[in-house]
Amino acid sequence: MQVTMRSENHVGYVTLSNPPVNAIGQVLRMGLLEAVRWAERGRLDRVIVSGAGGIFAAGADAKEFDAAPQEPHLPEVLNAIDESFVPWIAAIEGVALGGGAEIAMACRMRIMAPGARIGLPEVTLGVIPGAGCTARLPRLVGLQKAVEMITTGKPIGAQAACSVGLVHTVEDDPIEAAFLVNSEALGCIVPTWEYHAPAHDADLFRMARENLQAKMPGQEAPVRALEVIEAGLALPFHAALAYERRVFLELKTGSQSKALRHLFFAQRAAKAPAHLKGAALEVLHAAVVGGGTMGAGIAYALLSSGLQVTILEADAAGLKRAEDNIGKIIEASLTRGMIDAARAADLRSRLTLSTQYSQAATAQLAIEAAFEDMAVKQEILGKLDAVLSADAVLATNTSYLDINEMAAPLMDPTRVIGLHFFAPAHIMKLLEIVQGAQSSDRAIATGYALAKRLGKVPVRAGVCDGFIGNRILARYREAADTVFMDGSTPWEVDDAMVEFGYAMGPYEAQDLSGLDIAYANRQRQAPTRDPNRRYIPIADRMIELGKLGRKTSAGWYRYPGGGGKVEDPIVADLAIEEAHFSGITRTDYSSQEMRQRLVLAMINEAADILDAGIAQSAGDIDLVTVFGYGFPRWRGGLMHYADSLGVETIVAQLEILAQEDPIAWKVSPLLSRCADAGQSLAEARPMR
Ligand code: 3H9
Repeated sequence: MQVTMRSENHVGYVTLSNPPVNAIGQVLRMGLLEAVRWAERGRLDRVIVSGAGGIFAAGADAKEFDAAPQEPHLPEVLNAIDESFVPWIAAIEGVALGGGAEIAMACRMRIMAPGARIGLPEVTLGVIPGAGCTARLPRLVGLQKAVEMITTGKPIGAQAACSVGLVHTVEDDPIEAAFLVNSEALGCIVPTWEYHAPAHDADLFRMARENLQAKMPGQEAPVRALEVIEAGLALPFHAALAYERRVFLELKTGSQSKALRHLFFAQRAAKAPAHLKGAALEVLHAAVVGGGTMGAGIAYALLSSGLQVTILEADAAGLKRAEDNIGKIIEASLTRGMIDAARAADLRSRLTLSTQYSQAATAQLAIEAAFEDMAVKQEILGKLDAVLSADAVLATNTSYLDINEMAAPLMDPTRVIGLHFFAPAHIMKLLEIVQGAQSSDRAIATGYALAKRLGKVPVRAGVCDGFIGNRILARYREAADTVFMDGSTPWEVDDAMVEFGYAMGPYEAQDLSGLDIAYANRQRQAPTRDPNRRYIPIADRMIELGKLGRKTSAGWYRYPGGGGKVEDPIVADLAIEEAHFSGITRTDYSSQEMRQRLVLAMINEAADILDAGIAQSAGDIDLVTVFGYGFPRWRGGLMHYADSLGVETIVAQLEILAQEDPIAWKVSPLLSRCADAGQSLAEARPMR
């Protein structure tokens, strides 16, 4: 029974009960329809509908979206509520999202608890609301607000919902308040479907379309939602619903919705494996070594999660820099209204900065975020090892280095893990948890618990150069540099990847992070690099020219006066020169060819990473590429995208490229095995 009903003194109490989030599947829909008939049979004075477990409803059950829809459909159920002679009141606690919000909108009245949220996140799952919202919401809150809520998918709080007219009142106990509503007053409220639709506003739709084009390029659902809202204004209510339903069903079976659902569930599946349950150390105090940009971001994230934080620095100058860096983040959060002055004071009160490692003695977790140098990091871990208690976890934020080598000199290398944050660390959602050969269950479990506390998406990675994300990134850049040298420009490559859906291409992104980081990395790798592998020297020439990226106002692009990017002919000439020195006849790549090369290079590398057990699953690689590296979310992540192309097709395309360069384009054995077995990457069996 997913809907329970009871009546007392002619008041019906209907409770949605499908833990944990009261997702609306077929059984719940049947129960709700039965509740409408039950209330009518009993000629009840009103029905108060609420959700069990402190949550109204999270929307349609997205697990049902792969199958054909089963009756009764939600629009019919909600029409039955809206048109019933028994008035329904929604008593909303927790969240009312998607179909949950639509249930509430079909009720005669809505009452919300102060902390509750209501919203239409359908577009984040690649669909539009499909149970009447595009017709009901504009009638309730007006066009502007309805367009904003439906196309952004962002939920709003109770007070905001009340002030725009979406809910009638905000009450501590919405069920009790619904019981107390005067029957006569309730009888005077017109059913939502009888409200007049707002007048069409051509300017509003034009601006909304331009806004979506700029902010959500490539995404179908928000634009389709806009189309449906607009068309609905000219249609009778039920015809508008039918149109909405048609578009909802069309999008539900489309590739973007599949991709976004895949990510939604992959994100939720990214949690500590069952065998680590109860193994995590409770962390109350964390130390961060190094207060540079990354260290300060990590410290801010830790402070925001309520921890006591000590930043350790080498000297007074380092302390000053760390203090400035964290101060800047706090100020920026204040300016953006993300925190208020009291919260800023609270964060500052839990922060200590020191050059004395003894200040961190009570920390249960230390994260080193120092310079990317093995000796420096080993020394830091050694010092932490000496002052922190024996069970404390020592983490390194290294992006590339071998954590087994780093942990080796310690008395207890089992306490070491990698916690690879992404810049800016207080904003980016991804956290790679790097498991060394000897990392203990407790250390790994503590990493997962920290990710949960910080609201990050944890992905476990094994040890290799660059782990999951940076190893794929290195191959992506190598492929980009090859395309550049052999017949393109950084801006053409960037444009090709922006067209694919990245917010920025590889060259603009590297200008932001700085070309010197990748250079230091290439220097480190030089002694072990395969001498037969083609090496593209252009990035090294950039270092010689002092073009390090935005920080020097010149990198792959120029940034005159520190402003916007400008194409730099000198950079384009470097490729022509280097190609000439190497005897290469440059070709003209179409943007489709550039994109294909860069994406195939990443897929091939990722397949090797999966095969070697560095990543646990294709889904984990999807999370890394989307939440750490800007792979377009609506393509579902790198491996989901690869599966949508088909592994056989990918292998065939790689084999063609391998004729050009058999080393760089050597087909991953995992891809070949999958192609032979007709398996997708999601089903792949790694060698390990
Ligand atoms: C829609 O409504 C279309 C309609 O307009 C039209 C219909 C005709 N379905 O996130 P959590 C599961 S589209 C199935 O970890 P939290 C989730 O997988 C829908 N399952 O908890 C997880 O399972 P597990 C529009 C769902 O407290 C468990 O619930 N609605 C759904 O951090 C707990 O979730 C949305 O897009 C679902 N819809 O956050 C809302 N939702 O434990 C999506 C959750 O097995 N949901 N689950 O891993 C959310 O935003 C968050 O889950 C919520 C709770 C805020 C509700």
